[in-house]
Amino acid sequence: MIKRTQYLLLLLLSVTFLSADAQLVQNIFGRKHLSLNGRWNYIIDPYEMGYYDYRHEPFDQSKSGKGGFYDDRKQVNKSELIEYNFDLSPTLKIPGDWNSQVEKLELYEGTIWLRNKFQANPVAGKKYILYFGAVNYEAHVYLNGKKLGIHKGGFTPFQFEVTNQLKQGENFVVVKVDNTRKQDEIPTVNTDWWNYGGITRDVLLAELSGNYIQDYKIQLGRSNAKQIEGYVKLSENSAGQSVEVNIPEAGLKTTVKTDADGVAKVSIPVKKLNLWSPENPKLYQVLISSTEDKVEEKIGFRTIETRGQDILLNGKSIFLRGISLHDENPLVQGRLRGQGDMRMMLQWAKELNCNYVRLAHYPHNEEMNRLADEMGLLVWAEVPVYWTISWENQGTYNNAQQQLTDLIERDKNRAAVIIWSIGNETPLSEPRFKFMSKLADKVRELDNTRLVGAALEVHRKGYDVIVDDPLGEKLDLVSFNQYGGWYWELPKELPKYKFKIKYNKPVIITEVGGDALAGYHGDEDTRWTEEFQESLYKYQIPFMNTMSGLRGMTPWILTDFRSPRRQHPFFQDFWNRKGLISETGKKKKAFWVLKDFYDQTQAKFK
Ligand code: GCB
Repeated sequence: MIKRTQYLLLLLLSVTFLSADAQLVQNIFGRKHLSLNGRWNYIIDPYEMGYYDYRHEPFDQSKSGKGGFYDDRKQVNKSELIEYNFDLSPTLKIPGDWNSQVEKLELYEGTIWLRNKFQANPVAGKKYILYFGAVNYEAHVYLNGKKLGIHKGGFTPFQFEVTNQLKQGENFVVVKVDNTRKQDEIPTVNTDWWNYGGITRDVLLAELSGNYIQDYKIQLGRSNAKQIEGYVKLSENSAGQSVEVNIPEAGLKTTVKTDADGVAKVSIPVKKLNLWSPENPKLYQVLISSTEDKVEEKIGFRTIETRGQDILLNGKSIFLRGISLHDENPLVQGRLRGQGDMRMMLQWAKELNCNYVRLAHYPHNEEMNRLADEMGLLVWAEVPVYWTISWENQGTYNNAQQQLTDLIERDKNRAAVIIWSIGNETPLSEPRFKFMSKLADKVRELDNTRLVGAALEVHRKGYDVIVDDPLGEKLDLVSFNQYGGWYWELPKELPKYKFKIKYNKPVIITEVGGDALAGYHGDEDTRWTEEFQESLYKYQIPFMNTMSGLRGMTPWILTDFRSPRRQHPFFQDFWNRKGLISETGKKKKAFWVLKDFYDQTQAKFK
């Protein structure tokens, strides 16, 4: 008989540390799947009584593993006591955050249980993957009452292989979602955006072949437009399997064999390719096939590198005419609901004459990056290593690295994505330097074909605006936020200031801006007026342009967005008003100042 301690240890290993599958399926939306989106029943559980017993022991770590809400129990006889009922509980639209769907949940931070029933018809020999596009923040996932695992991180996808748990006919999935902010998490307790909780992106059940194509990277090699470099990985570690990569329109095709890890290296010499760029967002149909599986998608090919203070796209110096944006719809409360909302945001960026967007401050939807590919917008993609993280906590670091890895793994085939950002406005210290340097090294290890950035900060001495953050050594860009004219100094005083930058690299201003309440007017010295914001842009543009290395910017921000930090009852009312577009879609005066500048810059960088 196993001893109690051994038993507990086993339980701990099998239950507490169950985490989502390490390797995501590439392009899961391009595989055969059943969407589990729709109406899910929910139970608000602020005391977590569906998770802990009255001694505060988790039910799912008890001997029977029973008793939690994940069982979705039904009364089998009339005397039975059950204090919850999913069938009689209200529903939430999934994907969708809860804050914007139920009034009393607008500011809720805590646990909510969600349940969905679905029919499955599993076929012998196939593999089944339960996939979540994103759940904010901590998810415990159960299928048919059995725990699949835990995932932390509100903006990255995760999945579980459920081949052995899936039943013929009716199945039920229960997710315990907790969006409580915690110091040691990524992000930490303090952010400037709404903490939308819930299952915020698509949920699906994919059906794959036994030895399916799990992952691939098909991109041009580092700074090399003459060679497609990458790999295809099968789900099983099966050596000697043939894999074909075919790009019919380009007349490129290769057949390669897998090694013992199931990985086939791909290297295709290129004679002529129509290269992807914002002006020419050309995507090729790429067909990948193995003996058992095939998958196809659209991929663009381009190179990105820096030389001195230039950013070279396909070998040509470019200026990044950008704007920052959050994953939030300003017109209706909540995160971007789908392709239509995303297209609206990117279309606004286009109207500003952008060729570039900063998807702040966390991974946006996979679909967003696919749209950027299609619409011709370069992308800065970021992880929520934001402000003051627990730099010395190993668990916190691991979490940050995991989120970064998942982002890169997910979007590595997107031509649009040119910069991986490892964080935003992180305060100088030795532990922070170590933490951030390790993240920068990790990016280079995972993907050496793109640039590494981070939104740094400036400090001021007299009239000098100084960038000398040691992290700058680790980055490809001098990328920083500066709020001259808003948090320091008045706009008209900016001409007195001078930038002092330690690094000879391309300069990207990752944030600049100020608030304006749309429709509120006055002179340019009156805070919150459109005129104040307009004059801020009028003074900032020439000020930033004094830097000879200026190669782009993403002012803060495309649209007004919600933030509980923004308390002024009249001007803010829980909104950050730095948008160039209001919450009703009205373009503020500053929009046109930036657009003018972008029109001129476009002509200069032709
Ligand atoms: C920043 C942050 C951004 C804030 C912005 C602001 O520096 O990076 O997340 O929303 O300032 O409006 O203060």
